[in-house]
Amino acid sequence: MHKNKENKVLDTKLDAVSKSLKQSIKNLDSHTHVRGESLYVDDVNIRQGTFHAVVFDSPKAHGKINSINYSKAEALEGVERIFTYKDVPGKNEIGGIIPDEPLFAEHEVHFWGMPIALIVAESEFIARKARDLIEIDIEELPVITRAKEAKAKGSFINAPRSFSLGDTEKAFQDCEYVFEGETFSNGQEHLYIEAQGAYAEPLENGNIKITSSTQGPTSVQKTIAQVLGIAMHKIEVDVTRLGGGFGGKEDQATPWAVMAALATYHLNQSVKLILNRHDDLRMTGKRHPYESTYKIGLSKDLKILAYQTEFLQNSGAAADLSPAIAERTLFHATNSYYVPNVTTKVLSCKTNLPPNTAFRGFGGPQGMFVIESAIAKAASEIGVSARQIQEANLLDENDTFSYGQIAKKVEAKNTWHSAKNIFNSDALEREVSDFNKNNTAFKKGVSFMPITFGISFTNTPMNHARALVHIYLDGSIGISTAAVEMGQGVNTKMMQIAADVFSVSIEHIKIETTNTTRVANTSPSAASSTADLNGKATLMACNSLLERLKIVAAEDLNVSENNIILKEEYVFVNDNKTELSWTDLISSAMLKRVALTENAHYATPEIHFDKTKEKGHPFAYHVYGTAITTTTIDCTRGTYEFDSVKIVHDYGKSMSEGIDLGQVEGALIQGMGWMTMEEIAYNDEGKLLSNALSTYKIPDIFSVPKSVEVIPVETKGHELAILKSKAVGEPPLMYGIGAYFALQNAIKAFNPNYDLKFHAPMTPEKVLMSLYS
Ligand code: LUZ
Ligand code: MOS
Repeated sequence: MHKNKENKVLDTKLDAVSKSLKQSIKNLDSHTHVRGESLYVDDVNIRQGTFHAVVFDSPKAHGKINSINYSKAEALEGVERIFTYKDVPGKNEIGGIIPDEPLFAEHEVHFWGMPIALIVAESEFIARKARDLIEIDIEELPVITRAKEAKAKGSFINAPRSFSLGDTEKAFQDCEYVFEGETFSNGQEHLYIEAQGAYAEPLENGNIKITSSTQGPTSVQKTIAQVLGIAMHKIEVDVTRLGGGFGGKEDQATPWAVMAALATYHLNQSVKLILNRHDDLRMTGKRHPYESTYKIGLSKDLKILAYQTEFLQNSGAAADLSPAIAERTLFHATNSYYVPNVTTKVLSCKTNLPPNTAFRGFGGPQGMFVIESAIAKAASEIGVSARQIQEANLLDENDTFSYGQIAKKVEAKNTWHSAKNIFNSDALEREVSDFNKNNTAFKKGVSFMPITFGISFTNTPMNHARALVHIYLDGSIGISTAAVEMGQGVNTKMMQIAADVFSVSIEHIKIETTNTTRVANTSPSAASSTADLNGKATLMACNSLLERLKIVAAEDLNVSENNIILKEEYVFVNDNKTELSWTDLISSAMLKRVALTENAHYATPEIHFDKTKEKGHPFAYHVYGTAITTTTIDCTRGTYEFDSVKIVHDYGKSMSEGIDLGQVEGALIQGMGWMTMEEIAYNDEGKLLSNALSTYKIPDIFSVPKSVEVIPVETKGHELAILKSKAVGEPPLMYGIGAYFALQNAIKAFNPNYDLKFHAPMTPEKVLMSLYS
């Protein structure tokens, strides 16, 4: 076999996901990434004659279009054609959950950056020049930028949702303490490194192939078919990988692919549409800002007896995924705590911002921020530490969530107490308070942040996936699934599964591009569930093939198939290695006309949810963990550093420890960025002010904590997780919420009169104001 000296991992044999492999497995893509050889949409080899497109978008947030003059733009040399809603042969509609979003504005615009037309030209440069020549006259209408204002005006996306458990009203009467307050958490820009984009090419007979940077190839296919008014089988969507998605390409990769396809449909020529950073920032939606109110009631011994909230979600100008995101806010409103009496309500408020969308955590973080704020407020008023209230209310085995699911295999207390013990948090808290006694210009703060995150799409019908596995006649293997690789390492996990089942080196295995002609009708790669769903399907397909191959081997060796084991690329009979190698076995299967292809379908068992009752069992399982965050603030400047984040995380039994650690670290920093520095700003006219990397700050190497330690909790894992290795994409983002409360505690140490505010992000500017307020 060909040896690759540069990659030691390739020599590693998989044996039931052996310990060494779990630790040494690298992201399959790391090799091409560091060499600059990884392919993205922009790297597709374009056909001769390919056109380039640029989107003309609304320069106002709300108004009636009186007139648009395209004549100067159309007259520019090199401009091929400008497409508008009038060129849509099917439906000018791209809304996924609610049909409330046109592809191109018709007579009205609803947000600054709303697509109006597509300019197609010989080069992107010419298309951009043409865009500047378009004259538009808009009669401006009142602009709503805030959720509260939308609520006051009765501007909503859909009907409110509400979950309840127990009798909240009555429980408040039995409380020793009751506190109320308001919170705000801002949006967040995805800032995937690869901007949105697609490349469309015409095939025969009006068929179109799209290469798209999307998390949801099927949504792209379905929406193109709808807009063009043609059958889905005429559209092929292919995805090699994304340069990051973070939820921003779950729904919002679709319009660009549809526009490119529309132009290809009319011109019968390839069309490339890739947004530049400014266009992407302006035209796409972000994490939803939330304005919320809470009421929390506690007993004398700090048990949370009652909790009530109203979440105002700033949904933007169209539904997009907002209703599903609002639902997940309710699912996570009580985070890791058992609260016997809960009433939560969420309103999806329609404003004139770009439609806000999925973002790692999907409304969960927004919900958790509110209960953590409520606990911090209660602690401050009662005169105890927030940690005491948190600890007194952690979720236990068989506790009921507000949505009716009974908590099982709960690790909330386990991760909490493990974190306290492993990291000696008593000593840490003493050090912090000693530091604060001895220093005036600098203060430290420490916070605890437990997390509980439900795994599954909350929309039960979406929890399914398929895998198509081919073994070629030379023994090499090709695997197709619906999983989209976006840097999270899912391809590596798929490969590990096949290597594990067949006991062959990973060199034999190729993960194919994600393509709608090979795996159809897929859910997006989202909800942290991609490895679980597609991995289980891959496991099923590989196991079926293995069973078949065992029969072949048993015949060849004249033994019972029950005695056959595949190991180290050979057939073993009762632990004795035979002469029959993997490749010989495949040759033999070919001669015996045994099918070497398998297609498997997996649908998560056990889950269900009844929206009429708002009760059910929506999640396959939950992921738990606890983070302890320490910060030091400079009380002269308001600047701060994070000394450390110490985490005990519930990986289940991690199948790829390096990849999973990368997910925890990346999500943590992304969560901290949301809570501390990333400040989306729109002006009152609905224009995005934080529209460049000079005005929107995300964490860099100087702002990450000085130390991040992540220890796996001791646990047995969960059968519904792939190889008991739990979903890891989103849950750790919520450790970042701890950063906010560590800062609050440090401020309080300097300014005992500080009245806690829950208005994220906690930028240095706000820290400074709080120190002296
Ligand atoms: N996307 C989705 C998600 O469509 N449904 C979900 O429940 C979800 N959860 C997290 C992230 N994306
Ligand atoms: Mo999602 S926030 O695309 O998992």
